[in-house]
Amino acid sequence: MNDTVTDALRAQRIETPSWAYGNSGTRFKVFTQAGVPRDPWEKIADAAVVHRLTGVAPSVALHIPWDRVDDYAEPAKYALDQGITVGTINANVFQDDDYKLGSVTNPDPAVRRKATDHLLECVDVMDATGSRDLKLWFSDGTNYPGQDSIRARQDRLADALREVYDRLGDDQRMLLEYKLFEPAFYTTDVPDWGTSYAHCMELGEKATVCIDTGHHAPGTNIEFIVAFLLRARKLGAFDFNSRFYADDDLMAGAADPFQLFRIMHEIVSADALAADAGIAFMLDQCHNIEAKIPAIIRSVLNVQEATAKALLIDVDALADAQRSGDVLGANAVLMDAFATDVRPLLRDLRSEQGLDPDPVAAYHRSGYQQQIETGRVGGTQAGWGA
Ligand code: PSV
Ligand code: MN
Repeated sequence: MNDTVTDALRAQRIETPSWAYGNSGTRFKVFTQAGVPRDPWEKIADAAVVHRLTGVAPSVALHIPWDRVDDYAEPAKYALDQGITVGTINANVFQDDDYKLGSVTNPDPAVRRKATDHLLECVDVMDATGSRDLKLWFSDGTNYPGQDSIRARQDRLADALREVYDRLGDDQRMLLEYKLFEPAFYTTDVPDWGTSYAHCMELGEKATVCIDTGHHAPGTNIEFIVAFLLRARKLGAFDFNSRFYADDDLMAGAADPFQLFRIMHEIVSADALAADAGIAFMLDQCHNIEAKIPAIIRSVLNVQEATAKALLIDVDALADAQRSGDVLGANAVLMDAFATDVRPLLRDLRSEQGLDPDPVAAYHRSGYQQQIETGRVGGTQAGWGA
């Protein structure tokens, strides 16, 4: 096997989200599961298990206040003891009653102040954990035409982003995530990549766009967005998950592995896979009915498989076909790579690294699930929204 391919796969990094280890559901029902973490420490412990088994998930994203603790140096240290690090800090300005009409775009200056203060607090958390990235997603928007001034809300957003941006340290970054709709249904203040891009351009080089793959209208060509932002040096991160209908938050690569391959092809062809390219590859998903840890492992493997296929594309043959206008030939080069079964290659790679070739099976054999189911009794389980 080509060393460039295996080296790239060995160096790949995928961050898992602390909230994916907690209970989650829809607005109809949250189904609880035995063994689910009750605090940030137990979430970090689970994330460390995913890394130990896959070898490519060495960091866990935190969500504040879901992962609130008194001293954030402690989870950072605990993560290191477990063999991982604390990654991106996600701000949460979408769950207080005050935010009914928006957070940083709220017509009430006192609510805007509260929301911006929370974002600044998240930068303090980053200082304590050593995190590089602050990920911002705003549920802000309106439900009815005329409810508020669309333009004024953009001004308020820009003001808050500027204040937080100016508070960032030299090595810290802001990731601005967009989402088409929900919970606001008429206008969303950061609905698409263009809006995020425009704000990031205005802010400066430490602000970049986060693409959550579940946040687009059906049929959106996400790889085009990836290519555009890469060229503009404004792609900072992914929140991977998959969707059939809206923001379903299903396992990355489950609904449309071909889309994930096409995205990873843009990444690989722009030489943006390695950590020093500055793109954070994160999962942002919920496991409502399936067991959480094996689902997260499965998702990591799905991203790895899509990446391996993208790395196997015969770039010379592709360039030749593109140059000579061989439409079918070029497409065939991509399809050949996509059709390749990369699982044996990844199994070998894991064995070489001293890992079990089948991380899901290794998890089931490890006894960890039984251990958390019997050990984590009492207390309140962590859940989406708490
Ligand atoms: C919003 O739908 C989102 O994708 C943001 O990233 C939030 O932080 C996350 O989901 C919460 O699960
Ligand atoms: Mn997201």
